[in-house]
Amino acid sequence: MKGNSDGALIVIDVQNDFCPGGALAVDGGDEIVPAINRISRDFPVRVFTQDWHPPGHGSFASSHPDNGPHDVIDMPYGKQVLWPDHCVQGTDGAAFHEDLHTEPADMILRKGFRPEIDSYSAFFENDQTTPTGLEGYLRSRSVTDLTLVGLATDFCVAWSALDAIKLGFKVTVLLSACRGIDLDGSLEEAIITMKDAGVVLV
Ligand code: VGL
Ligand code: ZN
Repeated sequence: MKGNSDGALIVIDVQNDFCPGGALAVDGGDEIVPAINRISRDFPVRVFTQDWHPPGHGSFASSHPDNGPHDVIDMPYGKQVLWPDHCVQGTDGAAFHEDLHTEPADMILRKGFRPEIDSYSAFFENDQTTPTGLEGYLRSRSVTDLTLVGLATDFCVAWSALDAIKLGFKVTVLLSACRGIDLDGSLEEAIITMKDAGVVLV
């Protein structure tokens, strides 16, 4: 059968650790679940991502004895914000929110699994060059347009949206189905950067 698709929904990191009660809780992170459930089947292609770190991951403040959460350090690939331990592979915190309907997912993409490098974006790790494979998957399914939802607006959603624009996709971010971390104004900055890059924000 010819996969005659063009639009994909990309659901970013709707995992317990990013929801209230989680290790890196985003305010209202769980509030977006019903909206995502309502729209997911409207898209011909649906990809869900999971932040998926090994214990002792390089983005964890606990891996850097001289630093604390939210410190910014220099890694070989550039600046890196340090986070509390979160989304450790196989833990309950790394699981999808229990009310999120994951049956519609065509593909579940895990990212951030290399110990020494973080991956906010669903397309490239934080060195901005190591691919996750998502671009190839979407192209092989004839996808040209992406709608992004999920957590967090100012990190994984924004980095994914900006990479998608660079790769030539048409990108919409559905802000009502996203929530942000907002570290030192990072939410407003991300929104301006996405808008300037040509992301459609609705
Ligand atoms: C994320 C910080 C660290 C996200 C993931 O999903 O936005 N943020 N890891
Ligand atoms: Zn992470």
